Amino acid sequence: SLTEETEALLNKQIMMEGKSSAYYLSMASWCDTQGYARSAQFLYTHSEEERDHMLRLFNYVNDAGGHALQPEITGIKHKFKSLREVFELILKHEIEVTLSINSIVDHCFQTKDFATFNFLQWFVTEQREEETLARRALELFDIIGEEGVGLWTIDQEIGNLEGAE
Ligand code: OFO
Repeated sequence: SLTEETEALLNKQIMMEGKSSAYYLSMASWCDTQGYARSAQFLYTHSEEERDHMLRLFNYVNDAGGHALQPEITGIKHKFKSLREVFELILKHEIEVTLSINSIVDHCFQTKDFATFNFLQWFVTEQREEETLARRALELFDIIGEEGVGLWTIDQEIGNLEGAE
């Protein structure tokens, strides 16, 4: 079963995934208000996926004899400077999430909690995919350019990225 330290780390990760979900929901709403309909849809879906990540951890903690805690989520940003900023912030956030997952994986390895180590491999793969997706989205801004119908086209292409998830 889980040590107290591992349980605390997993609860911290639950909080991070919950925060990701709230953050992306807020970004989705902002995109909606700016007319970036495809990006909004992409982010609503992404927000739901983050909630699934949170629940995956939630169930694991309780199944392993711990106590999963519903996180308090505050301080979510509501306004953004541009569509590009939204995706820059997503990449930055996902890199932080990856570092957090990696440090828990490392802790599990050091403490020989191989069950949790194994459970976390799904997240290792997922994080690699999420970072790639955020980088792909950001590349669109450089490839297409934001002038004229550029932003409209970028929004369409972001909608098409979802298939790549
Ligand atoms: Fe949960 O993968 Fe993003 O944060």
